[in-house]
Amino acid sequence: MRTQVAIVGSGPAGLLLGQLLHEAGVDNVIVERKSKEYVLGRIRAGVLEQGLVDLLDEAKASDRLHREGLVHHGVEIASIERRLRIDMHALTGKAVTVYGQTEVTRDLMAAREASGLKTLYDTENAVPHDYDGEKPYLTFEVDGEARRLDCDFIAGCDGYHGICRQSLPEGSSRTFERVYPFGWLGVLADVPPVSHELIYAQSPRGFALCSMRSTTRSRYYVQVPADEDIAAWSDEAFWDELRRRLPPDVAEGVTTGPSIEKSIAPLRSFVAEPMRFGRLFLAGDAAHIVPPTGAKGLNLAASDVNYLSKALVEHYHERSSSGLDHYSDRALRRVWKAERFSWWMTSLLHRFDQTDAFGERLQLAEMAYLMDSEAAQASFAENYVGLPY
Ligand code: RFL
Ligand code: PHB
Repeated sequence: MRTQVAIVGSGPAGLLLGQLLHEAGVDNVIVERKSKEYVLGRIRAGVLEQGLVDLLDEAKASDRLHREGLVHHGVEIASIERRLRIDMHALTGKAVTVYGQTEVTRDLMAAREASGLKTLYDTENAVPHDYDGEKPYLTFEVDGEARRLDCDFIAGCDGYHGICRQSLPEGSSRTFERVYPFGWLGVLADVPPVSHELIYAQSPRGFALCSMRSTTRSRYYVQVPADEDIAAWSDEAFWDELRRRLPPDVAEGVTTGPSIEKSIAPLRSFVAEPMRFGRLFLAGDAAHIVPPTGAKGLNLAASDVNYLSKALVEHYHERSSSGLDHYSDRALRRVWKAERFSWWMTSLLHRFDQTDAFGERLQLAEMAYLMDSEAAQASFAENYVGLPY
């Protein structure tokens, strides 16, 4: 089998890259480890920057998003005593769209199927080969049968646990990491959201977030210890803890109901540099992870794909390698800014048990500064809606 670009992974990064390349006439094949149903069963991010919405328009996969997505002009930051609405639209002229990553994935898969592009699900033991030369290829197995996919380029869109980054020769990559001593326990429930906008809440008991997927489906999170056992959390225990962490007037308005999904996500900051090795390019979680606090994971995958798709198209249409040569530097510049914002927002809002009294006061001062300063709110808004590509 042969294609121009072999894409490893059918998460949002791989699927978006595949559609953008297809729209520009570049052939591609996706090789995915899991089944289609498994990929569509993952509940993850929910906030899309305008940049990602624009890319989905370009990929011709945005009709349902424009019908069903909720455009948010503001976001709330709360402590137990105070609530602050940050008017992102007034401060930046931009908004974000609330639409689940699962739905983005579903729409991209449908567009891919309509385009007749090949996706191989349920593959095993994918390995990228010879990407330091002119003729890279991918080997993998389907139903125990060995397959080979020859290509011009390999895109490693295979997430944090993927094979592409792991296959790099020792010493060719430098990694930067911070692991937080807590995770997020998330619940999805078919109840109306407590507010029409997201509420990020800091409290002495830890962080909580009120988010949503639609006007009838809510997504809530509470900070829990990193080694927490999910079996310890009944629905009732979750709703009780959530309400304790919200300002009383918000807590009163929370509608509870049975959870339809409950999971714990660990929090981590991680960057691997560079993002290019010869004819192998990493994009999305394969190259970097942010804690979900800034809602940047999915959006960073999209900005990588923006640079990478344009660079590949430039290679095929104009015979220029300039975009490919600059890909890693360009992507990493934006990645590090999102790493900074995600780390900062995580530090602002979570409870850190190891922090000394000085650290606690600094955290309170940071919150007071945000609440009192329009300049601080403008900086927050600029980052939250997404820095320019
Ligand atoms: P994905 O979505 O992880 O997709 C990678 C795909 O590659 C496949 N794969 C392989 N395929 C073939 N061979 C192999 N050897 C392979 N190894 C892996 C995987 O099966 C998968 O289908 O990465 P991508 O496309 O870069 O997209 C990134 C986003 O998914 C991610 O940044 C965000 O979802 C992060 N994230 C969140 N971000 C937010 O902004 N808000 C959130 O609330 C939020 N919650 C989350 C999250 C990530 C989580 N992970 C990774 C465990 C919750 C969780 C649980
Ligand atoms: C979500 O709705 O899942 C969500 C929203 C905002 C975040 C993280 C997750 O910062």
